[in-house]
Amino acid sequence: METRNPTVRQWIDEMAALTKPDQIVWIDGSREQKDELTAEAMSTGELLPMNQERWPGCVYHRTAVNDVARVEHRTFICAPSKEEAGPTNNWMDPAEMYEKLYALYDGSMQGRTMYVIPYIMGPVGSPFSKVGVELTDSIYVVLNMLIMTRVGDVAWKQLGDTSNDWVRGLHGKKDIDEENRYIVHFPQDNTIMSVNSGYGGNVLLGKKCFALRIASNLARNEGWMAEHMLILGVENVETGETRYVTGAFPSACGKTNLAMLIPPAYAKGYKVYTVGDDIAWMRVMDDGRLWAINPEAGFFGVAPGTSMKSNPNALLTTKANTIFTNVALTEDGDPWWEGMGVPAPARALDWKGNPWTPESTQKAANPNSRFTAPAAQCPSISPHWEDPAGVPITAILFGGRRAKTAPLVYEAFDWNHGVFIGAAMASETTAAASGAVGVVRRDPMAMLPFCGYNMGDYFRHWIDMGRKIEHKPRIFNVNWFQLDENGRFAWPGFGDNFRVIEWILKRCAGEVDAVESPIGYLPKPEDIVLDGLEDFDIEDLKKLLVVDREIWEDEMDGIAEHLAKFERLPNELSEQLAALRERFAKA
Ligand code: OXD
Ligand code: MN
Repeated sequence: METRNPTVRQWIDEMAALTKPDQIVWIDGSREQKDELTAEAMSTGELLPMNQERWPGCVYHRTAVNDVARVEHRTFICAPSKEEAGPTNNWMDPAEMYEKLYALYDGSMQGRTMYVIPYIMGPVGSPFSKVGVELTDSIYVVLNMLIMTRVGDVAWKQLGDTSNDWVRGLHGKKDIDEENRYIVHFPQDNTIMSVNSGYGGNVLLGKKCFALRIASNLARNEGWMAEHMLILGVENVETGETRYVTGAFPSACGKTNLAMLIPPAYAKGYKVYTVGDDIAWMRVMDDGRLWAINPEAGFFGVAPGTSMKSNPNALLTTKANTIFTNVALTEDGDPWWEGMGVPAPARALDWKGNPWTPESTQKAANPNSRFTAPAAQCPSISPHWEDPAGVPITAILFGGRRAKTAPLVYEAFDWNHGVFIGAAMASETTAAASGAVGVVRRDPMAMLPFCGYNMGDYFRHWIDMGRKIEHKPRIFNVNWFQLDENGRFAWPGFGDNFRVIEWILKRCAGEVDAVESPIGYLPKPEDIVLDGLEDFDIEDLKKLLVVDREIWEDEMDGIAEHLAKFERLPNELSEQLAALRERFAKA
């Protein structure tokens, strides 16, 4: 079905006149069309077949070797002024950028097909949801969008015949030329333009580009929140009550693992449900609570390290109807990656398509290789994951990879203190973004690469939201990544992170006390259940709850330096830093 909506038709006409495709195909979300496109991509080699007996409905794709991650240095927020984009975003004058991009797109789809993908971010019919249209010359993008969003006639229906309230997205593969790769957002026009890439985060425009960068703008203007957060539910089986938690962690800190965790054996009285693994849209509802939806319909997860031990739910989700990108492909048509927990294949093709054996010195899978899998297939998916009303949030977690500084968990004194903790968040860089690995960087609310406007104003928006939410979620910082004297992870992590979540929920329910420290409320060690842990006792736990004054002196200097970058920093956050210094001075 096509739409009659003149605002859509006019834009498609303009973009087609610019890119000059041989033909235009409207994506309707049907099974038949998906199968046809899959067959076509197989015939050209864009997709490779996999073992359909063991991996039914799964396909394999390799990106170009120069195109394996998001490119933050080529990502722009072209707001009307540099000031509006703020100190953390690349900016160029919108008119100048449009001119540059139009020159790149000119005729770029000659000999190709332009696909029109209408899609919804959010459950169908939800007041949280928003419509987007992505134009692309990539079947791979179409097939990914079919998994990651709600595609087709449902979107036209939701948009209606006249509304101009939709997000425009133009993606052209062009030549995958790194030097001319641009991922550009024009928030004032609700428009995204991506050129010269074929990699996930750069080209699945509903995800980071729309659901975070453009949506964060819409959210600020409309009084809601678009955040880089997982959403999970914990059901107390006895009472039947489920409490929901969101968590912001920088890329590749285990958000997907946490969202799908399986509680340890002692916690038989609980069930953990996955609502989302990457993005949360949140609104204050009539009951004065903050409610969240997952705007996505699938998971675009990092494959390496995903195993039946680290994340069985993720692995089981990928068993069918999944697109594997840049993993290794075995002779038998199975996917394989480092840390998959199964023996390396005797022979495979690596992510570049070269022959690979266990003796090879190169990695078989790219460290940022991915699976695109339907959320509905996740064994732990929440019965409410598509609830148009969303789920009510009890606690918000912040966290990153800190070898020493941050204790296992601590609670903010109040909302503004929590915003300060989020604003000061830091982590070591990983392979999810191109660039150096292992460098510590501040990543406020894990939104540094995703905040679509001035981050000082974003902090202000967080503080303002606190005033609007009558029943505020409590805010916690967690750190699963402390290292011991030997440089090994000191906390078991993975499913055992549930022990910390349990403490957090007990805190929110008023069931446990805490110890006041300069940085926030710390657990009493005896309140975190350690039953069933091998080689880890309360003495080990105590070491993870230490607040080291010397380290924190440095940390406070680091935070001060970081916050000084924001000309529009809300006073409330400078006050929080001063209060933190004072608490240390008094301690
Ligand atoms: C992601 C990321 O792909 O944050 O989710 O990089
Ligand atoms: Mn992410």
